Amino acid sequence: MKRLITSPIYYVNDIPHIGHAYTTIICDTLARFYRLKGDDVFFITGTDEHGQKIEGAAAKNNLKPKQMSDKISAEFRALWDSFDISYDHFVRTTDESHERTVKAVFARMYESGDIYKGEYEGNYCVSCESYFPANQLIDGEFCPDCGKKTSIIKEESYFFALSKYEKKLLEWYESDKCILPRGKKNEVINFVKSGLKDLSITRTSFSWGISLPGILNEPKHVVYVWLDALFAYLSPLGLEQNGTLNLAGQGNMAHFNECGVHIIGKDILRFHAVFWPAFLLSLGLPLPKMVAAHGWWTRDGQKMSKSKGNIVNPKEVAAAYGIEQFRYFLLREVPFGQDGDFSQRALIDRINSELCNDLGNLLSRIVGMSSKYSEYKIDASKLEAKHKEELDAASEHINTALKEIDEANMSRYLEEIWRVLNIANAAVAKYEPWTLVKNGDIDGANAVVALCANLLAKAAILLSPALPKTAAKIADTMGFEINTENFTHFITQNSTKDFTTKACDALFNKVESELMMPPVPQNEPQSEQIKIDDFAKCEIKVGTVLECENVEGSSKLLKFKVDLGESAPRQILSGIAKFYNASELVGKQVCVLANLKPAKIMGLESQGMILSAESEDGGRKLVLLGTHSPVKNGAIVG
Ligand code: ME8
Repeated sequence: MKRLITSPIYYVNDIPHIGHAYTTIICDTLARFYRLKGDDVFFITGTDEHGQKIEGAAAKNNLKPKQMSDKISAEFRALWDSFDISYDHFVRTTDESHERTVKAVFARMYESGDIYKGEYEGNYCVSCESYFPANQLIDGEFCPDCGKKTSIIKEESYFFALSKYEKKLLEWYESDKCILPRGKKNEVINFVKSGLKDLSITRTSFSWGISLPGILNEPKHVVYVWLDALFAYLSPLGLEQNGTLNLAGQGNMAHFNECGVHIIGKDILRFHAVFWPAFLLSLGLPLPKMVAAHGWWTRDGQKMSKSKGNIVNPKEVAAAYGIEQFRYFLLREVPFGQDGDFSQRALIDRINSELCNDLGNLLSRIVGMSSKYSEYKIDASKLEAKHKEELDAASEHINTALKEIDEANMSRYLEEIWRVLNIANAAVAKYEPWTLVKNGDIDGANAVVALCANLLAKAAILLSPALPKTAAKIADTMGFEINTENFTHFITQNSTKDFTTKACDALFNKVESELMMPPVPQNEPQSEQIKIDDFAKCEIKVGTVLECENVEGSSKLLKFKVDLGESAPRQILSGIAKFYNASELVGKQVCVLANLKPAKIMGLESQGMILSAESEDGGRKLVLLGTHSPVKNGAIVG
């Protein structure tokens, strides 16, 4: 079977971090697994290099966008090479063949009537490279995905007729594994059912992007970065050939047509589960077999950020603890789709208990027992007769593991492999082969060793996609090969074998204490300094909330009546409905920016601004400012 496996095509605005490593390692594990099974796999990763975000990042670093792209793209590639990531193609969206593909796609969609010209005005989040409708913004201006401030952009734009594909998308969602985890699928279905707007797919406000095909003669426009980047999944397969599109699935396109699998983070699900299939439908191409979205990593329970200096650098973790140890941790720590937390303590615990004890010690025991009892020879002839129960139990876990990996659930996959290892470890404890030998039951002792060796061999074969070097060491020590033939023998046919082992070093070493320095907060960016006269322009007063109610039609706004010691109370609107119940605020004292020019929000006048502080505990939250003890209404803050 032919398969395409893709990681996201990563932005080059900054160096790779743990999130990028996680997705890429899942893809690598899947690619290795299916190759081992005998499938013809094509695995693509790469870098997303166009758009305003990259243009801005380059300017900050005093680089041209292409220089910035070259530098960071090379860092991604070098990291994956040092991790021995088995990608077949590293695509860059600045590759000439990719740019040609995007132009050919654009021209095709335009000719078929799915692209038309119009004008767009909306709130744009540069960080997410995405427009958001006003009713989805937090407090009317912040991005609902990343929390950053959006800006209003008005520009002439070409649109893609996304709305036309609503019905076909809903039909696609009916196929079982198209979106995983399944819970996420409902979110997507609800989004599509709430009505799709046509998608703006060109930009005129900057120039760092792919220009439109010549037939349109539109030098001001560049292609929207998501339309550009998504086709990086197909440009390396030869979607475009000599200026025309290969829609018949010839050559490497067959990998996508037979089984396209996209592994992504949950942050970019909408682009992959709504826009991407709609683009494919427009071209008459098959849809992916699976779009699987994983969760988000934090560090020591905190969101990672540059200012906290706590972004986990994969290179650093691998240098301190080892690549395979890091791979194991990432794949094992969280069930697919859930958020995970990185901490050195958790990593060390997994290394010591699972890799050293459960896995490493099992290999040492097998080698030790076989050397003592049978000169390194392991005879499996009595195994089936004596240990059918254990073999059957292991085979059930193996079958479950195979189902789990088919849904990209690496953590459950590894858990099942560990259950197989535990059957072997429990058998040693239960039968005590050394006691059997003492009592003259040599056959019995050999059968236990053969059981352990066969279970470890099966586990090592299944483990090899996740921990290729470790599995290869186990196989070398036990004298077998990790290949498709042995996958069929040990896993598909559930058979056993004799082995000849040899002495070996410990597979893993225990880690006594943390090997990386704790994160150091970076210097906060200096904000512009002001004079006292500037501050004096702000009239901040304390007032008491007389009334407070929700604004009809808004989930975010509360309407206040605040007594500021003036002749009449002020009406003030504030976007804090998500964080407070209206009734709990009546009678409380708040701080108000009183000389703010009145503004209309949802048709209601707001005469000032209630001040609040941002808190980031578990997401963005606003906390109202007050005084420590009651003061007179109208008291000046300063
Ligand atoms: O979105 N935890 O690129 P990107 C887990 N160029 N995974 C994380 C993560 C975190 N804290 N942070 C990032 C883009 N990721 C687009 C993709 S595809 C055609 C275009 C991972 O560099 C996760 O896989 O922002 C997420 O989807 C990806 O990095 C986003 O990488």
